[in-house]
Amino acid sequence: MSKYSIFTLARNAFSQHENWPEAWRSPEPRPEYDAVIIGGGGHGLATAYYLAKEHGLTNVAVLEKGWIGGGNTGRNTTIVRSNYLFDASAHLYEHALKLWEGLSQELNYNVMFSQRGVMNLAHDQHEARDLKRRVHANRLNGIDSEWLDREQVLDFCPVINSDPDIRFPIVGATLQRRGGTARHDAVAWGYARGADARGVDIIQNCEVTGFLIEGGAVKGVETTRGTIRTGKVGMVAAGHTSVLADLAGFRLPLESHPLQALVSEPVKPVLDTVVMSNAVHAYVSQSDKGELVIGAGIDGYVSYSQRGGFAIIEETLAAIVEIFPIFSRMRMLRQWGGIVDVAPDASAIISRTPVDGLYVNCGWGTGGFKATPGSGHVFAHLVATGQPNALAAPFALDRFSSGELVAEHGAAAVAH
Ligand code: FAD
Ligand code: PYC
Repeated sequence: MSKYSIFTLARNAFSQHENWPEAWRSPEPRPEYDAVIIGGGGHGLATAYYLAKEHGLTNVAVLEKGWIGGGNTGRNTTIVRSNYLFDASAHLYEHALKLWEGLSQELNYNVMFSQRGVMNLAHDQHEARDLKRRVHANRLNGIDSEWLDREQVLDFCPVINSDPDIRFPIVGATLQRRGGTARHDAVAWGYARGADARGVDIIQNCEVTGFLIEGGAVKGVETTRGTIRTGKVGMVAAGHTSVLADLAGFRLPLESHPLQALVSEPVKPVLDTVVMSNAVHAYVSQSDKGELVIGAGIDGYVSYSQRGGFAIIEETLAAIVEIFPIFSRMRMLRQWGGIVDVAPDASAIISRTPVDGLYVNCGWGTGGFKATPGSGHVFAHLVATGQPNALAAPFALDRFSSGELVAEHGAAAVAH
């Protein structure tokens, strides 16, 4: 029987919740590990989980400067889909989507993956042509993807404005029925618990402040909790990756931008799918608590501020209210920002670096939550073996010198 049974619930309710077993340990850092992962977001924790589970590497530490899931993992709007344009991305995101479909069972932790469908709206013929091309490309890659005409969109999601004379009229939409949303914290917590159970040390409040590099190879990291020696380091720090690369003595083709989201007061169920509009860089879904979860495009300036500018969300809400007049009197409860790391081709970087033994997983920009299980899975392979697997190979750093970019600005769907 699970240690979290109904009896545990009752016992802890009567003891003022004092005796809950910890879901993962809080160990002191050891002086040496076989591998160190920098960043306790979903990607870093998933990497550690698969390192332990699939590669037998259990003497591993995840170093997190704040609390796990406190970065973009806990700040995103949780949209999961795999309808990317190019083969390399479609395969990587579809790998992730397949892992999402079994993740609650895999982790024995309910990540609340809800396949409620993701629609990408077209507001003019140009967008419609572009999105239909994506539907065809997806199908050639075996990914479920449909084109809905205007009537089908309004039938599928009746709360969308049917007026053809608005600023953003509905022309049609793509629909990926297997897409949806998941509970972001649960993803971090589920991977953390699973990694911890296999022996991984998850160390919070531990910032990496420098690297030990000898003869061009990594030998360890300096942290706010002391020096840790290791021959393998995976850098999975999202918006702060360029800061870490600087500490290691090289540059990455990344810009860090704020990306904002906000939630409304809770209301009864009214929206049972995810709606995205590439033209206005707005997206909305309804959480299980009833809140509307709304996101914007990136703030155009480079910044490490986890807030963002008011003008961006004002513009997003103006578009949302036009597309969904039914939401016009709802009050917004909370707004926040995350720092997203954007590569020139709007695709991830999963790669070796100029320093031997130091690997990087970054550049997920506005769209990495959906990749979390797949990203951790392929990055664990790279860290464990030193070689990218077939899914990760197209995302290496050398594409920026060879010119073999994976240009996903369109399918990224949110302003990059
Ligand atoms: P993070 O969760 O940010 O983890 C990185 C961790 O590294 C952080 O916890 C940070 O504290 C830690 N760190 C940094 N520097 C150091 C250091 N020196 N030492 C130790 N630790 C360090 N993606 C989607 O697919 N769908 C969406 O709907 C979506 N919506 C989004 C909405 C918003 C508002 C934002 C901000 C992002 C959104 N994204 C979305 C993108 C997605 O959130 C990210 O791509 C993804 O979560 C990145 O995960 P991660 O684990 O790499 O990063
Ligand atoms: O990549 O699907 C996405 C996304 C939605 C919101 C932010 N990013």
